[in-house]
Order: sequence, then C-alpha cells, then structure tokens
Amino acid sequence: MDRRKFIQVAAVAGSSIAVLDHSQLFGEENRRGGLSQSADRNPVVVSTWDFKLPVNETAYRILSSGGSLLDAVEQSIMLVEADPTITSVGRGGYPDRDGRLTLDACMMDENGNAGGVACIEHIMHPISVARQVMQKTPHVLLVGDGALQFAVEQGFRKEDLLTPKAKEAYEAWLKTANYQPPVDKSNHDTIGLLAMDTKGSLAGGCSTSGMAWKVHGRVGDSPLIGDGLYVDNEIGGATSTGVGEACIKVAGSFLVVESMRNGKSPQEACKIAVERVVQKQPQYKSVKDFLIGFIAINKLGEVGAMSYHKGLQYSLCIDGTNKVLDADYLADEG
Ligand code: SD4
Repeated sequence: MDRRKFIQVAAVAGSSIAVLDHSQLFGEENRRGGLSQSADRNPVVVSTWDFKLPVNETAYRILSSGGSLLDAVEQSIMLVEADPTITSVGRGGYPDRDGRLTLDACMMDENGNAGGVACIEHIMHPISVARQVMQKTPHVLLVGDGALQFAVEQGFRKEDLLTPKAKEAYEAWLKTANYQPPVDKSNHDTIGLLAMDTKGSLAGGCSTSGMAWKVHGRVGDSPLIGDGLYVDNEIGGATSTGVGEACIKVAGSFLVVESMRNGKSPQEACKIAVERVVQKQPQYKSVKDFLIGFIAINKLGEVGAMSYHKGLQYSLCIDGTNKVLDADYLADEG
C-alpha cells in the first residue's frame, strides 16, 4: 500500500462490529432505570484508531483511582502527541506545504466548558494548551501566533517538533509538490478520546497535526467544538477523524450528539452523521477510500463507531482491558 495515498484509507481485513449493549457494561438495572449519578461504576474510555500506546489504559487508570476526567483525557492524548513515530499528531507530525508543522487540539469537560488551539507551532502538547485556554481564559479558541504566545506565557517550552522522518517525507513531497490534502490513515490519524468516569460524567479531547502538506493556516475539524469534538454531559459525546472539511460542513460531532439527544443510540447517531456528510457532499462518494468517521458514547456507556469506508478502527476500554475494534461502515464495498 502506498502510504502517501491522498484521501485514502487502507482496507482493514475483517468486518464490522460496534455497538455494545449497555447491560453488558452496567447490568439490567441500568437498562431500566438509567445510570444513577451516585453509584460508582467502571470508567469507559473510547478513542480513535490504535496508536499502539497505552492511551485508553492511561485514562482508565486515572479514572479508576479517582482522578479527574480532564487529567485522564489530557494525559492519554499527551502520549500520542509526544510519540515521534506518529506522523499525524504532535511531535513527528508531517508539516504543511511550507514545511511548517502546525497543530490543532481541543478539549471539552463535563460542565460544558471548552478550549482549543489551532495552527499552533513549536508546542509539543497542544491538548495541554487547549486545557489552559479553557481554564485560564474567557475564550474557547486561540490560533497561530496568539496561541503560541499564550502557551509560552503559561510556561510551555518552545521547541522544534519536526523530526528527521517528517523532514525527509516533506522533502520527498516537494519533488512533485502535488497538492491534494491527504489523510494518511496508515499513520493512524487524529486522536479523539471520550471518557466516562466512575460517576458517569463525560469529557473528551482531540489532537492532530491535520492534513500533511496543507496550505499554511489551514485548520481542520479537530480543534473546533461541535466539529472534531462535542460533549454534552446530559447526553453523550462524539469525536471525528478523517477529512476535516467534510466534517466541518455538517457540524459532525454536534450532529452525533444531537441525534443521541433525539433518542438515537451512539451507533445510529454516528451513522446519521456519516450519511449526512455524503448526502450533503455527494462528490466524496466517488473519492476512493474517502475517510470520514465518528465515534460516540452516551450516558449509559454505550459506544458507537462508523465510517464511510471500511478501515476505521477504534479502541475501547471498559473493564481495564483495551480492545481494538473495526468500526461499521456505510459504503457498499462490494
Ligand atoms: C483534519 N480531521 O485535520 C483531521 C485529520 C484526521 O484522519 O483526522 N485525519 O482534517
């Protein structure tokens, strides 16, 4: 498989699964009565892809030992941001067409607070800056130089995050400089993570370096509340991966959560969002292996995951053990 394919995903063998019956998670009583906010239960952590790191386990451990949702979300995502071998998030991410590595991230807590940074350079942990934006400013989103200035003021270290591997890939790309926004699924893409704590409260975060070789200044769905991530602690949460432009135009994660508000299961809600993407933008149907996908969780701890084409994977931790699962998909792959 050509790992430089644009807007493509690799086919992953095996077919789909996705929905867990919440009685499997929390028992019949909760099926009838819904979750009581006082009783403790096992945390649930679900995230996009399989980064071959203890991402969900980290959040699960923090939540099991009484830690906060925001610590769980932040520390899990930091693992992916810090890994120089992952070329789609944080350090090691592929740069834009000017050779600049710009990062996007956001976070949303159980009280509806939100923070994000977009097009930030030189800071390894944009998810942590997003948290600071949420907690230390009256704003939701800081971008570019302003985001960097804020990060430095908060004590974040400015550093060069472009790895030799990313530089080499950029130099190879420059030979053709063929500008087609890529989503290189073989590099595992954006980390979006949703977590439920022992009281049943929800929070989430999302972090990415976005599309390699993008126009400088391009921002995708990932740092945008309602697009790359949305959490409503009364209903559930959702996060997306894939072509950010396609998600933004349907307010994807918000749509998933609103569908759950209207009584849909997380799986049904993710399907509605994927359907909406291609209904409103039918041109994507003819893009081979076009990637858009959503994962979601509701207040019962049920999860869903859906992409347009086969290939989206997600990681689910409900009992301290993490499982990597293939998401259901919409397109007829016949
Ligand atoms: C973006 N949604 O910047 C991100 C990239 C991604 O799978 O998730 N790729 O558009």
